[in-house]
Amino acid sequence: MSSRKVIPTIFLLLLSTIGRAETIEVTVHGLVCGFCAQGIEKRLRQFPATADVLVSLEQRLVAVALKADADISDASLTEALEGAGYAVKAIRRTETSMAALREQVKAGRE
Ligand SMILES: [Cu+2]
Repeated sequence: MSSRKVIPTIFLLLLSTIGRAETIEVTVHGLVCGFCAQGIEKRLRQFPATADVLVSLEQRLVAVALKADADISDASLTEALEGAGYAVKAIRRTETSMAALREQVKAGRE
């Protein structure tokens, strides 16, 4: 590819990612108790890009809110979770706030 094409492409990629705080929602199997939840939360908080972590055993959901302009790759997340003995079934990147997710988790329990 010529540099004339590469530069605008990179520019567009940058534009599409700058200034957005994302939430990564991961469906994880193998979570059984509060210790699992605590261990996962501790592990994921070690990523510098992590702003917040939510773990729901009932919904097999692990959500990570990212700091602005920061990211954790799917590969790194998968490695952290599978390295701890859990199976990653799906990873979704959304703009759902952690507050909204906490509400959803609460509603799912009722
Ligand atoms: Cu456990």
